[in-house]
Amino acid sequence: MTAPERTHRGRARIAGPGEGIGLHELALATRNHGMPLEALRYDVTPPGLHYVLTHYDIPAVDPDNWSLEVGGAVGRPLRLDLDDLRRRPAVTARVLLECAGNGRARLEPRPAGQPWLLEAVGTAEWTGTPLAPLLEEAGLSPGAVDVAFTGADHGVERGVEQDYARGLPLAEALRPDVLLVWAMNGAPLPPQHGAPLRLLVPGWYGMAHVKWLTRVEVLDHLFDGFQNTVAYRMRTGGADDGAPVTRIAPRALLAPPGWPDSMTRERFLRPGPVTLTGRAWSGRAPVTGVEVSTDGGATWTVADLAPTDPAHPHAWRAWRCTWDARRGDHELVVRATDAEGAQPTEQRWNRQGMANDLVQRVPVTVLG
Ligand SMILES: Nc1nc2c(c(=O)[nH]1)N[C@H]1C(S)=C(S)[C@@H](COP(=O)(O)O)O[C@H]1N2
Ligand SMILES: [Mo]
Repeated sequence: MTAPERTHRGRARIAGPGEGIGLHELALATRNHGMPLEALRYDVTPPGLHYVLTHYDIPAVDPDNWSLEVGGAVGRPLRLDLDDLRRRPAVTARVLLECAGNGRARLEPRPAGQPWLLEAVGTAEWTGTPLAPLLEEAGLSPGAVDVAFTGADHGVERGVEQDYARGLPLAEALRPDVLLVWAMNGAPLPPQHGAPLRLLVPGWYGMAHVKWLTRVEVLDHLFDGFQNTVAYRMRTGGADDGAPVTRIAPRALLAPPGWPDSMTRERFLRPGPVTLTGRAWSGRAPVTGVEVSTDGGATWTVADLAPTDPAHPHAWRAWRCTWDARRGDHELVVRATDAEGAQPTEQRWNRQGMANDLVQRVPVTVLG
């Protein structure tokens, strides 16, 4: 690490004025790939197109020698291998995942880190078994408040050596739709998505869905690990603790229309009626509407939004609207609204670049 990239515990580095993406961020961007936005066309993101984010390395886990420990503040600690888990009731859920850092690279000033634009998202069909009955079988102590989930991956982050671990409030961990999953889109979990087993917490940003899970520990105190107390906080000043990052804020994305310039990714279209399509989601409450602007946000049109599918309450929803594209340069903007509000048209900055829900803007040129 070069000296300017060194940070104190708890302080993310902010890029200087005019500072471009450096080699460290490029290295992160090539490891952690996004979902190309044209893949918004699929209800279920095809294998390989789902985004990937891994703080450290993809760990070597031998599924035959792997087991899951359930312990801590419980009466009967458990140890289960994959066959034990697969013998339990299995469910398949279509669930959207989005990284809390999605949109980070668009913040000004830019918090250094995985430089996502808007592509850290995907929707998969995850198969596994509900966590709550396992916790009940282990016998929760009356004082239990949090559950800590630890992965097999290990690294150092801002000077702190650690296994990747996240705490989740017990009430969330007991939700019936929180799963321990071993399959993605009908196939065993791929290594990069957490094989052999990961946690799935529908509605929460990606960091909660711990991959390469090895240990579930019930706690009679609040989890105080790095990923909850230092990372994944909405800090604005230098010293404030910031609110924890939890559920996914509403977002609508546009599948970029027309065709791109291969280098700049600028979009081109022919004049005439164009169907604009995309997806919208929120982990807080159902999306109530999607609006589209073709004039940079001066005027808005309500898009047709597919109803919530009761079978897939945590999947993204398709929207569409038609636009009579006239020759010239235009800026397309989309925004989603849920019961708690709409996406902002001005950024809401925080120093770790978390949950940037700023609207997407897509400049397009309609050719004559
Ligand atoms: N063990 C472990 N689990 C993890 C992570 C990690 O680095 N280690 N990254 C988290 C983050 S920040 C995200 S956004 C999601 C990404 O899941 P995906 O790679 O399957 O899309 O995994 C989460 N689970
Ligand atoms: Mo993430």
